[in-house]
Amino acid sequence: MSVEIVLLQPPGWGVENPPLGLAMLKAYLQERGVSCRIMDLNIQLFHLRHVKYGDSWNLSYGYSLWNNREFVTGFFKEYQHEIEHFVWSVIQQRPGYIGLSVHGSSYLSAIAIADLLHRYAPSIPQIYGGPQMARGRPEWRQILTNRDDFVIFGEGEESLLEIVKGGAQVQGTATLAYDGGLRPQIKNLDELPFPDFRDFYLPLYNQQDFLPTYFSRGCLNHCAYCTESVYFPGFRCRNGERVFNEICHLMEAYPRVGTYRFHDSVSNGNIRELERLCDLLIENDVQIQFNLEGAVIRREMDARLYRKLKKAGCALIGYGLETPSKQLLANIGKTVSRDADIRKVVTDGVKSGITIGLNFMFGLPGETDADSMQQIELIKKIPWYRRHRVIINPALTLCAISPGCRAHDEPEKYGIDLEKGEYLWESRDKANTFEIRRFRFNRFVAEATALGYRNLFDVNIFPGVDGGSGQRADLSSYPVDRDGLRSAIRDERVSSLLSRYMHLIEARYEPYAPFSWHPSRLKKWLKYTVQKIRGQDKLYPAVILALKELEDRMDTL
Ligand code: B12
Ligand code: SF4
Repeated sequence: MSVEIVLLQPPGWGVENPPLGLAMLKAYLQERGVSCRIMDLNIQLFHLRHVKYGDSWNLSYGYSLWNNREFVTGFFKEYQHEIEHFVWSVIQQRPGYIGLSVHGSSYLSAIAIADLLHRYAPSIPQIYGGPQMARGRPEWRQILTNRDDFVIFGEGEESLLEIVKGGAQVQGTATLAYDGGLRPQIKNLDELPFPDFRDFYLPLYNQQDFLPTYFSRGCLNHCAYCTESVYFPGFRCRNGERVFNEICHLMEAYPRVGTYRFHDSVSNGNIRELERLCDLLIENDVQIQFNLEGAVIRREMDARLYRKLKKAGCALIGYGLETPSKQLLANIGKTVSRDADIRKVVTDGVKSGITIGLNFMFGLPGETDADSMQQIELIKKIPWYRRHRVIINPALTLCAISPGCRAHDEPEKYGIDLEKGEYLWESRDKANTFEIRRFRFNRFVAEATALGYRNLFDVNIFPGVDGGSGQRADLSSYPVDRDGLRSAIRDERVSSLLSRYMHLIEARYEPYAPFSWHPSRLKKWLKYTVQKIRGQDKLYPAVILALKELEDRMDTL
């Protein structure tokens, strides 16, 4: 049976939860009668990785590795079999279209997969979307090489539907790109269906008992270094009641999930709707936890609201604080935080028993050393006995000025020179260089560690940069994380066998076997699965060969 569209998540992307964007696109298409299947190559490769790639998905530096052409080429070479099997299992479904979700960190691997798909299935048009496919960024021109392919800027729902239904207008070189200018955004987010996570096998994700949901798209602020507004212009918020209904729906579908992560840029952008959600959760005695991981410091976040949030189940609020300097906040356009008593918002939050995450950036355009010291002063003022409730999150990109953000578009206005690139840029007066930013990062992290704070990335010193292809981490400065260790003790034979056939099997029978199974149990399961696949009426020759090889190799288990 063929599907109209297969949506893919290339690596590297987060492995904590399934990607919400693809689950939303699927729900939207299915509701309109379009058959859609999501395949998450990112999570598959995460589980197949050899110990030497143990840390490649670690948030501390995974992002920089997947941005490095040499690393991605090496990885694809080493996992050629697995990736080709995956590609075949996509093609096997005979989709009318293949969609790829592209982030900054998955851009290089998306290109590699797109190449394979072009080679093996040249007649299937590809559609690229996701945050890295933004009008202001150069990447979409590089990925869009085939005349039948499409790029969609910004939110994907309506444009994707139009293309798949065959209604899209072909322009110019037979490619098409929609953006906020060409297509108005969805006005009412409450009309969107609830995300559809059925194509994801939740035990594969690191936080198996977490699911993502969201309040809003876009942001109230317009920070000079941020690219949010190029793909989600403006700010749109859902109704608290709709979010409540979505949580209830997900609770019914996934009774084992106990925590909901809000995947927003600003989860507290509309205080009235946030309170409405809390009221509904409290009134109905709904026993869940939720994390507002992207929140903005604002004066409404007071002791009363924290109490309500806590009572409703809020376990964590992650603030994009960046700097406590009011002057800098005004300069960079973080307007919503300007009239807030930042220290009070933080300490009231900590007192309420909610864990507070604080993001800090280093070397924002216009930052002075005195501004930078204010970051340290702020964390010093939190009483020592409350510091265990605070997680410090120092930006590993220090302050990148990426194409598409305001500071990149108007460097003169911000007094910066971008000649050395988005990571190594300098202020025109040389008071803010990469070295100075790195110094401030290291000074801050050392102070935070000495003050007893938890550091989200376990970073003790800034990892380093190579100016050409972006960032490159110096791995020796990081401890091996638990995932790395787990993958090291995995049974080599089992994982090498499964890795070769996982995509083939996964395409038809899920949930597939967890790696942790004992080999004898796994063998039984594989036998059963092979028989079932054999029972299909139409099999590609490559599948028949693969089944034969699988059967032969099963004896070695
Ligand atoms: C949750 C989140 C994470 C989670 C991801 C968990 C997970 N598995 O999903 C974690 C914490 C891991 C994370 C990490 C990082 N993140 Co983050 N994250 C987010 C956040 C807040 C929400 C993502 C989300 O679910 N959005 C909601 C859905 C509905 O939106 P969406 O995914 O963009 O999908 C829509 C469109 O993009 C489009 N679309 C998406 N895919 C496709 C595919 C096709 C074919 C089509 C047509 C359309 C399409 O349609 C969708 C529906 O309209 C976004 C900000 C935001 N508001 O989106 C940042 C964001 C995605 N993150 C970003 C960044 C920079 C990072 C980090 C690099 C930060 C850092 N310096 O460490 C790391 C990198 C991680 C890594 N190792 O690769 C940037 C990405 C910029 C870019 N150009 O890629 C964003 C946009 C924030 C920002 N404004 O700068 N992040
Ligand atoms: S508050 Fe965060 S998401 Fe909003 S514009 Fe600023 S950096 Fe971007």
